[in-house]
Amino acid sequence: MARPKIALIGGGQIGGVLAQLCALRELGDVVLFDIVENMPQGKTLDIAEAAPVDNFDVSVTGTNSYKDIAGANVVIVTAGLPRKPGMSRDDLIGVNSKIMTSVAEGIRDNAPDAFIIVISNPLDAMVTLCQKVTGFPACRVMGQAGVLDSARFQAFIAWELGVSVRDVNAMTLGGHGDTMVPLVRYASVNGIPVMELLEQKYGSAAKAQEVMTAMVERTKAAGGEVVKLLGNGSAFYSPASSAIAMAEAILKDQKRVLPTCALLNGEFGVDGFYVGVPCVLGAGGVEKIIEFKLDATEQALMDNSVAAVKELVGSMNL
Ligand code: TXD
Repeated sequence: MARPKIALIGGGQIGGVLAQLCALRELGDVVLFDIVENMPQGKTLDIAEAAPVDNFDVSVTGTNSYKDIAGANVVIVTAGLPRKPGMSRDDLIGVNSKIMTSVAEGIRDNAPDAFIIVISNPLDAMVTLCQKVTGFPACRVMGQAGVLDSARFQAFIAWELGVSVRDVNAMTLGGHGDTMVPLVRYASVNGIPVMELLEQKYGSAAKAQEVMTAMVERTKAAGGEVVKLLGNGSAFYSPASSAIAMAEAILKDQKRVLPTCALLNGEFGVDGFYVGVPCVLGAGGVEKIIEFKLDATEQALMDNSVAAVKELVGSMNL
């Protein structure tokens, strides 16, 4: 049986880590595309030459031609500029929407059956544009933001409570921007509410709330925290790992429930917009959007986040 094929559009910081992770996990043969000549060929040659050490039997090649992505099962898009310190994700919309349009045309014309996972920022707008240009069904075009935003929230909770990250469950909803909604009420350590554990630790509900609020705020600003420290570019290891989890769920039909930027059809009161919500990811792509009850405060935060996404998407005049 032929191995799956994964095309990575954009061979920069995230693209390089994606290629290496695909190889290390033997998810399939990898083609790394970039408009910069020789760079994707150089990166993939470097990765491929580690195969005898890492023992992977997939091919990893670089290209400047969209023809080489033909037959891709999954395409992950990172093409576009990253933020510089002081910039918001939304500041990237002008330049990145031009790039996304050409990328989406390249995918549409060369890999018409692929599932697409968009990573480029501003995420919610870039996924919307990608789906419009390709015309692919919405279940095949999705964005990665929530897996990472949730992972950051989970990491902060694990560090605070001194427990393994593996036992922390927590999720963010909404857009991939300052308005994202980390869900406190559902955050748990193996089902035990995090707020209860914080109250035990600090002996006071007020202090527990203060600590949680700080973690929520850190989650919302976590991308910027890394941008500031790096000084040049944005996070790339964790975004790559997050997109790989989504690609793996699709390629292996895992039916994982992952926060995904998906096109909503009335769920959570949102119609016709891409927003981050929990979805079942499997061989059919976004197989199901999981809706659940938000309380009034959570719904208000979600509405606020959706309003920000709508404004951003509206500015593209699609
Ligand atoms: O969780 C998330 N969704 C994100 C998103 C987390 C962190 C960063 N995120 C965004 O991903 C970031 O704001 C950027 O918009 C993308 C890619 O970030 P990366 O750090 O990988 O950027 P690089 O290193 O600048 O790589 C971008 C590559 C670079 O090699 C360019 O030559 C290439 O994109 N590029 C193109 N490729 C194909 N086609 C076109 N037109 C093109 N233009 C530039």
